Amino acid sequence: MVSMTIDGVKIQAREGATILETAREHHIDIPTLCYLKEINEIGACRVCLVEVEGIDHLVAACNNQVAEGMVVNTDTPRVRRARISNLQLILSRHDRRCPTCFRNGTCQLQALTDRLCVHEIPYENKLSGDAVDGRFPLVREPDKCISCLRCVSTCQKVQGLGVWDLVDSGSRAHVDGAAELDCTYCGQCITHCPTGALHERDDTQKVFDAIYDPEKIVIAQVAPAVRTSWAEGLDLKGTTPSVGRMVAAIRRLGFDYVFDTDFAADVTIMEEGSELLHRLAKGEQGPMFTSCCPGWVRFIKERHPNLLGHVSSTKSPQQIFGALAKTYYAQLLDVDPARIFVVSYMPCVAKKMEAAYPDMHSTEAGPDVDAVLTVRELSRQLRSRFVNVDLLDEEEFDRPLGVATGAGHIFGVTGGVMEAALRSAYYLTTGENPDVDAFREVRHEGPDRLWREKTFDLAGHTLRIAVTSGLKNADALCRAIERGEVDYDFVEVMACPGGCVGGGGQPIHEGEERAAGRGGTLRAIDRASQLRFSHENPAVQECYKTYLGEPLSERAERLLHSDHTA
Ligand code: HC1
Ligand code: SF4
Repeated sequence: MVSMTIDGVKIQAREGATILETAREHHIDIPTLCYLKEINEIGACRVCLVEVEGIDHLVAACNNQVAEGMVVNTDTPRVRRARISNLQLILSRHDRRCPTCFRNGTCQLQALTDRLCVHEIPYENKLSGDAVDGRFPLVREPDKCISCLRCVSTCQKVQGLGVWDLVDSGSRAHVDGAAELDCTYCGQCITHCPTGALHERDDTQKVFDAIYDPEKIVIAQVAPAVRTSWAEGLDLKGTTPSVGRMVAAIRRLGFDYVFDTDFAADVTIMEEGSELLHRLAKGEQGPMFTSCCPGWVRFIKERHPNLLGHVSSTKSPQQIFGALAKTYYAQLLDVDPARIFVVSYMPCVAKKMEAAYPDMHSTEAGPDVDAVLTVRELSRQLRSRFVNVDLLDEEEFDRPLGVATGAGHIFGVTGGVMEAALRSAYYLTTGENPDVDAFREVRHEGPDRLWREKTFDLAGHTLRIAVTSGLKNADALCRAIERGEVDYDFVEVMACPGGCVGGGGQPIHEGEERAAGRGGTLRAIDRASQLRFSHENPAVQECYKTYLGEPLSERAERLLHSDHTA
């Protein structure tokens, strides 16, 4: 510990801590725009400047460490003038169109401008005029970028990619990238951007148009992790943001049916579990990777194409749902699939890309999933339709595609797909259910490991599994597999840290990582579920009995599988 003084108060600070960390630990707030703990500690924005006695110039609090006897002042006229001046310079290169910005209300630049009482900008507004590139699911607005480099660092340090970079120098320096080449559309750079410079393509109006079209039968599917976060962007007055209230709220948007992606997750388990057992029976070498995360599938295609053949051919639950909605459910309704419009609510940006792949069409009626909206877009839709969630009673998902088990629910948290698959693989092998918590060890991270590995006994067969999330970790795991250092039978990878609960389409909370808490919610929903094994889902059983036949049947292969090369 070191003894020091901040704002006249003598404190004991952790050795090696920065001035910013120390101040915050002692409830003294210092503003930041570029700072991201352990990811981006570069002092670029210069709004965290403080005075340190004995040093002539102001110092950035985020990347200077405390020292014995240090005397820091965080709120002096000189500090305030410098922070305001630096903020005004940033604003002079910013488009300042807050009312129409996607981050209106959650933008850190907007919030700090308000907090520092900045109402005038004495500098000329110099914009680059660079066009907004809206061709991809991920959109960048150059004139909203404040060059904080959070996107650069997040993509490099969390995802191990280098899509964004600082180009040019001096006053011409700006962030740029090649989204169409290397980007997995995981969206982590969006959730770590302090402004509206990065956001997903907005598809809300496309969905409203379908809802208002009397010819369309508009169906919503809701991903596992959405139920943990759907109300975070709403201003609920003490109302519990339960799953039932989420269903009611989405129904108020005008959907004809509100179904559950988790139903399709249970189908995924039937297909993927059967695929795993076939591979094991055939003695195929090397692991089978999960395939439900499109960011991960795009990553392996681009970075480790030699391993692509190891990715499970089972489509993701989103796409399995879409395929069954346009075939099985169209048949149940006895309608032309062209009339059905499927909308996915996902905690994910890459799902927009996945739905657009050319092999994700099961009928002549176009894509199986017509529109994919993030949780942030769901929030905007609910606010824009003035849905008063506080007044809603709980409602149930529609049937049959709204029936799901606990195994389907945990898909949204790292380790969940693996655990759900093992629960059913055990049954498919032995004809008996295992203890529902028999595979709980896949949930727990080991210390300092980039991935976790476990070995389970599956009716006499030793099954070696690995689980990881975050693409930097996934890259390390792929390399270890390629070098022959490790050998697994089944590997789960999710692109976003923590799994979909930490997805790039989730609500943004500055400085807070909510993935663990949301994951806990999904685990609790699993524990409270009456059915916890995918193979016991009665709606899934009925779908196989009356339509698909067996897992991996000819029809199942045609509708529910892909070689991921499209
Ligand atoms: Fe996911 Fe999945 S869990 S990929 O994170 O397998 O997005 O939630 O919907 O498809 O079920 C996302 C979540 C989601 C799929 C499922
Ligand atoms: Fe990198 Fe993901 Fe952002 Fe693409 S979406 S630039 S992969 S962080």
